[in-house]
Amino acid sequence: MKQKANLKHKTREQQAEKMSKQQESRKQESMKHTYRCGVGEGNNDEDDDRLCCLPSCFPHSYFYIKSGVPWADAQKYCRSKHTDLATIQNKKEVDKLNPTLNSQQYVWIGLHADTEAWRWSLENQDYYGKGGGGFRNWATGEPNDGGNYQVCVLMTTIGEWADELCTSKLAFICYNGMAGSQITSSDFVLVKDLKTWTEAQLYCRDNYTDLASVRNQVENDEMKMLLTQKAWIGLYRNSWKWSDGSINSFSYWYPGAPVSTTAASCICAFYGKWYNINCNSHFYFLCFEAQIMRQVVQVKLKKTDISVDMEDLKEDILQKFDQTLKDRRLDDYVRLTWVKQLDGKIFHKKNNKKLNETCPFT
Ligand SMILES: [Ca+2]
Repeated sequence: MKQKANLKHKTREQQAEKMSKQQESRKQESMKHTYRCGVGEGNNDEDDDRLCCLPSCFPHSYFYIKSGVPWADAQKYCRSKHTDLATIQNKKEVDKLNPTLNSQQYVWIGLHADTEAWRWSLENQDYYGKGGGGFRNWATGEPNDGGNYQVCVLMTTIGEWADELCTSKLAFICYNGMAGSQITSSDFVLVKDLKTWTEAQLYCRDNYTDLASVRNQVENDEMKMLLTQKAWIGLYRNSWKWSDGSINSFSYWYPGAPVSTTAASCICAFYGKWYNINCNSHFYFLCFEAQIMRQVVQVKLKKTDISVDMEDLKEDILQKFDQTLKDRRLDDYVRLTWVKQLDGKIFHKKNNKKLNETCPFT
């Protein structure tokens, strides 16, 4: 069975051509000092996923670029010369990078605010029904975070929405009904006390149901009628994403970060730990390359029905392995295929020779 890292947006041929160009340009590039580290030579670390031969073992090569630029320019550079701005996916990678990052106050990495990931404070999905949580009524030009970390949403007196710093003090609209019940206009309550979005959420949850969600134009109009000043509604976002599209839950925030009080939607390593900073700041940055790696793994399968021909089940078995990867959100990184032996068959009856079990799928 072969496994290889799947680099997003690139075919294998494009990647091979790119890597050859990269090697040449690396030699010629004088503006940067490069710092390389392979991750995963060991695999005895407790931080490792039990799927030892999966992405946590794939080497990432990091390139430390000593040129002070805004986050978006750093991203552009890394995408043109390497794979992307650095994705850091576990403590082992942090430790490998520390000798470089600890000595620098600010270094851009690939993490930044996910400006699309809006969600409602009231989370009960039954309340929204099909598509009901997706209604938006943004004012022209909004949401316009623009590096300002505006992650809470207000409604203006004409019923249009805008993202805003959550620490602004505004009136707010609470919802006073039950999820799934028939809405009446009296279910929306305007509270004119000025509060931050978080204070407003707490107040609504203590005294009513939650901050108000807006599921359609009718509800939007009902709330608009209540307003004589702009007011918080229940929409917000609080998630971050990696520039290369990686999905992993690892984080290594500086104490107190991410801070929501300043203009700060991009992440730098601040003495090695992560901190959110205004995207327009000029810092050195860290690129990375995810290397393609192939690994052949023998697996031992037990037949419970001797009449079954294993060759007939090869696709089904592969699907099960693929599902395991999907369940662990690793399917973006790994492709599985069977390896045929010289006789053209995949499966062979076990002989007494001990299997070299390099990757326990348990
Ligand atoms: Ca805004």
